[in-house]
Amino acid sequence: VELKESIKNIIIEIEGEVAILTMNRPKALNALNAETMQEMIKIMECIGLDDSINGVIITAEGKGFIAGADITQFVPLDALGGRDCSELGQMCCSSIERLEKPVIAAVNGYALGGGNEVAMACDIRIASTNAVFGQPEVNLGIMPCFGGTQRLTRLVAYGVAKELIFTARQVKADEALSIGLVNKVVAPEELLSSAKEMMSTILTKAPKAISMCKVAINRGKEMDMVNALELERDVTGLLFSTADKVEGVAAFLEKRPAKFIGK
Ligand code: CO8
Repeated sequence: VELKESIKNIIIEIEGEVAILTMNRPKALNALNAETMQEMIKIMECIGLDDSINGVIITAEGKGFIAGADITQFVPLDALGGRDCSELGQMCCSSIERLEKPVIAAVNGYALGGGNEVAMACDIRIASTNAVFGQPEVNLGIMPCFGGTQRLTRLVAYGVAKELIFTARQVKADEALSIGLVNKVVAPEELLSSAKEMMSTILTKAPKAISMCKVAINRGKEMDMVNALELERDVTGLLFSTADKVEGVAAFLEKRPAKFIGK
C-alpha cells in the first residue's frame, strides 16, 4: 500500500501471485522520464523482496507501450547529464532483467527506443498486432543507451540488430516475431489475457526453479561456456535443497499433480 501511494506513473495491481504493472503516462505515450524510471527500480526492488509475488506483467495504458525516453528532458543535458540519463535507463532495464522472477512484457502500440529496451529487459514479449518496435535514437543524434546496443544484438541476429539501429526502421509485430524479437503475436483484445495465461502456466511450476533458470540463463550468457556450465551446476545443487524438489519428484512418482510452496 505504501509503495502504491508513492508511485505516480505506473499502476500496480496484484492478481494472486502476479503483479501487473501498467505504464501510465498515456498523454506522452508513456515516455520514460527520470521519475518513471526511478519508480520502476523501486517497484522491482519491492517485488524482489516480496515472497507473495512470483511473476510480473508489464503493459501500458493508452495507444502506445512506451515511446522511448522522454525527449523533453534531453534539452538541458550536457555530456555528464546524458551519461547519467543513460545510467538511469540502464538501471531501470537491469532492475527488470535481474529480478529473479519471470517478467512478461505485453506490448501494445509503440515500443520505441527506451520502450523497446524495457521490453527486451523482460524475459518474454507478447505483442498485439498493432505493436511497433524500433530504436529511433540515431534520428535524434544519439544512440540506444538503456542497454539496447547489447540486448538487441543478443536477441536477434547481429546484422539485423545493426540494420535496425543504423536505419531506425520500425518493425511491425509480424516482423518482430519472425526475427525473434517477440515470442507471440495476438489480437489487441487478447493481449493481457494471453500474458496472464502464459504466466499462469509458469506459475504452476516451482517458483525457485523458475528463478534459478532465469539466473543461469541471464548470467550464463555473459560468461564463457566453462563458467556458465559451472554456474548451472551450482544453481542446480541449490534446487536440490528445496522442499519443492522433494514435492515435484514425489508427485511424479506418485502420479499426482505437484503442490509447490516456493521453498
Ligand atoms: N518523449 C516525450 N514525449 C513524447 C515521446 C517521447 N519519447 N513520444 C511521444 N511523445 C508525446 C508527443 O510529443 C505528443 O505530445 P503532445 O500531445 O503534447 O504533442 C504525445 O506524446 C503523442 O505523440 P504524437 O502526437 O507524436 O503521436 P503519434 O501517434 O503521431 O506518433 C510516435 C507516435 C511515432 C511514437 C511519435 O510520438 C514519436 O516518434 N515519438 C518519439 C519516439 C522516439 O524517438 N523515441 C526514442 C527516444 S530516445 C530513447 O528512448 C533512448 C535514448 C535515451 C537517451 C538518454 C540519454 C540522454
